[in-house]
Amino acid sequence: MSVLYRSDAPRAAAWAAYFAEHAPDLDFRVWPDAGDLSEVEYLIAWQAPGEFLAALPRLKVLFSSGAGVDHIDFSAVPPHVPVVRMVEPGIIDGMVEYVTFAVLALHRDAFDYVAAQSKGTWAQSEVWPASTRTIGVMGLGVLGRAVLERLATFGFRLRGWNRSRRTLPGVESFAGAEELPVFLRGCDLLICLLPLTDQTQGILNANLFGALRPGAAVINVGRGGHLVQADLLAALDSGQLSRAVLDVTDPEPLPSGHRLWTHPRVFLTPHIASMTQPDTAAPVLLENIRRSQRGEPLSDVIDRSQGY
Ligand code: OXD
Repeated sequence: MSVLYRSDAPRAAAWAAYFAEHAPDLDFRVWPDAGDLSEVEYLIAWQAPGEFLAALPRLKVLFSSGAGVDHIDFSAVPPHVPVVRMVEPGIIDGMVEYVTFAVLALHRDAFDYVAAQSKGTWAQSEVWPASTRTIGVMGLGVLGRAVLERLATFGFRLRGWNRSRRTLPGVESFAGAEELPVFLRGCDLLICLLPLTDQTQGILNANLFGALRPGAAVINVGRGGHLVQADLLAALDSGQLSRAVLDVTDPEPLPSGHRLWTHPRVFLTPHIASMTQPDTAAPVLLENIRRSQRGEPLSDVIDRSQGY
């Protein structure tokens, strides 16, 4: 039984060490030291180009090494091979931390105070209780739900929007395109945690920004493709939006000289909100391999027709 890891090189050794200790029966290989590709049955990958997949005739499962699967060309994956997304405690905790950091920084005007400090300005802004802020989360998958659960502990007013209805305690729930405008109306802070699909591409656009409360802020931890950059810049310049926190851009990295690098009301990070952590991810993935070996249903298989 061969497992091939073809993803982030710095973390490969930790994956290999886990499998060596906990699954010595599995022949764990790390790309590019892949041996005979025709023996590979389980592939852990970020990019899986078609010509590479075509060289794996015995492939049983394709595991995405990240939470998203939008980088995978489903048409190149044989129909009988399930694609599994990464759902593991480390990736969830990382996202909860990053979003909580961004929400609290926006809520407590931290970015304004950093700018004020650099000018030597001592100027107090009103301190608003969390209960006066309405936060909307777009995408109520495992990450969106974990984020809402943590934000609830601060007392924010919470709402969530999803393609299909999801009911969560303490969260006002909205579903589908028809409820999107009502969801947006009154949001002070919007968090995008949607998967990137044909339906969600460019969803963070002028119409959406215009529906938020004037002066609202946006956090994008989904994908760069969710955002229409020109619309964001226009909304920031007009004051419709007060700030944006972006962990993802299109393209990545953002070209030098791009306005988002230097916009005074954009806080940019290089796609680090959350990362798969081998220590917590490897046990989850191994359990899925064991299920496959036992002929049991796998967890976190994506629905190719939905794209996530
Ligand atoms: C992921 C990511 O999908 O890092 O895990 O964006």
